[in-house]
Amino acid sequence: MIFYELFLRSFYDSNGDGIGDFKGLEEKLDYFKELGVDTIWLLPIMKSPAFHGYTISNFYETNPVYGDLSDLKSAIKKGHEIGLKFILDLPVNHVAVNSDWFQKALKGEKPFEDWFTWANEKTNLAEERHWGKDLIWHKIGNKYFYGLFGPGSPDLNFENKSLWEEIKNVFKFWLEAGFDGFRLDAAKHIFDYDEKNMKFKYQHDKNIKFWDEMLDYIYSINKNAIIVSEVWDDHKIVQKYEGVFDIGFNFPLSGDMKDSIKKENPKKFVNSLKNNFSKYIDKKEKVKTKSGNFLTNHDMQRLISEYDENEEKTKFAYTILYTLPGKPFIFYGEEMGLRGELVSVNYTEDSQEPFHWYEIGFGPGQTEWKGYKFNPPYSKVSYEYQKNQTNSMFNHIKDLIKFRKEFSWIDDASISILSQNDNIVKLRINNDSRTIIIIYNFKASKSLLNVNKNKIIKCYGLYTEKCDLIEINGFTTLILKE
Ligand code: ACG
Repeated sequence: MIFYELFLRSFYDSNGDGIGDFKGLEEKLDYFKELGVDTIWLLPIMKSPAFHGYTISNFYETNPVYGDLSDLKSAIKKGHEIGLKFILDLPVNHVAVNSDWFQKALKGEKPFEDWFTWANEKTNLAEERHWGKDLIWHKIGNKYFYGLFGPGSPDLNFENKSLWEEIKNVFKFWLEAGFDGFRLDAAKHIFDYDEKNMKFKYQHDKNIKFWDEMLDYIYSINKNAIIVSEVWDDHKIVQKYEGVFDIGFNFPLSGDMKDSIKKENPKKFVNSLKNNFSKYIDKKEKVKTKSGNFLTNHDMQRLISEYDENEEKTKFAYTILYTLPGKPFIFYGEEMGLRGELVSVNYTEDSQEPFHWYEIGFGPGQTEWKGYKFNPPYSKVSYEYQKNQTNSMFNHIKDLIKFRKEFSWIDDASISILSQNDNIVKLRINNDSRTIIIIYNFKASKSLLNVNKNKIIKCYGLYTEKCDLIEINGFTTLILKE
């Protein structure tokens, strides 16, 4: 499975309002085939007042800016016909303030009132979120509600069992619409408020009980459903969820990988493999929850922006991504090196640029949901320009995906760290009788290696023969037979 994270709003606009939509998705399904990805993760597409869609006003309705349910079903059906799968990003931890559920709760209607958490006289209203320092209690009328992700998104209170049944209906609804699985947003936050001590506190055991029950239900409808979880935390916490989900994003590895490349020092990457990827190191048993490998997502800076526009570093990072065991994910537009600066800890509308179809910046289907702040027209960062350039970012990613599909056994392979020094890391990747050796050069400078050139299967970057030795360029990767 090769995943592609898609922000529909920014993809392809079928009706000229500048906003990507379901019909636009249907029109451009071939794009995914061309790139080679096969599983599309759609950021939330339910009715929502927010541009990002993570605050939902109705779990059973599509966002009208994207089209109606039949448009969505039609796009999914056509996608299935050409071998694509779709997973839906479903944030069930909270809803929008303007949702029916919350509005009814405010009027004291049951059961809705019990589906939220309200402050009482003992609550510490000044309590802050442990990251970003935002307040977690918000005033509405003469009441205060608990909303970890801000005043626009009251948290649902899962202490109430009737809510569990309602959320099962939500999963069922979207499976019946055609989705093949889910990306479970904020999976560690379902129970993050300790009612007894009236404080923010992660309760991982309770979260796991909740997810076990939801997943049993989902699998009872589709036993092959694909379940990806977002637990953004260090390895100690992520490990608690081992075995619960099919795939879990590997946030620590992602951060360390990026940092190592940025600093041209592989030490952090190798340590991260040992600590955050240990289940793949010299493994004996089948890995239950696969590592969801990625470099960026919608909450983050675009990779090329993080690397000060250094395309070689960016390409190198993606080469590593597609050669590691686990499941690789790419965020839309990264395949052509779109720009995007992180403005705040929150995903803000002007932090990412929309998908660029055309060299001149404009044309049918082009979305303009925000300004071309980071990438004015003629910057050549466009699909149209890059698809015909042999060395473009687009063709690099396309080639890597092609490689990964030919070597799909890497997904479940085991890795051994053969050697490392200040610039070179050598890994052995093995799955039963299949083995390859991978050599990464983490420095911008060249490096001399003692390898047999007849064993080279693939080179991402450049190498030259020097007598009996091979000299590889900076940020180059060699893939060899053993
Ligand atoms: C998801 C979505 C995101 C969305 C929401 C809410 C959740 O991807 O787009 O927000 O529906 C936390 C949550 C994640 C959440 C992000 C944005 N992502 O856990 O579920 O915030 C620390 C914390 C993490 C935290 C992270 C954020 O521990 O919990 O993620 O910071 O920066 C080391 C540490 C690690 C630490 C990192 C970073 O790695 O080990 O613990 O993580 O450093 O410091 C959307 C919008 C929001 C809006 C919301 C309603 O983007 O603006 O408010 O919807």
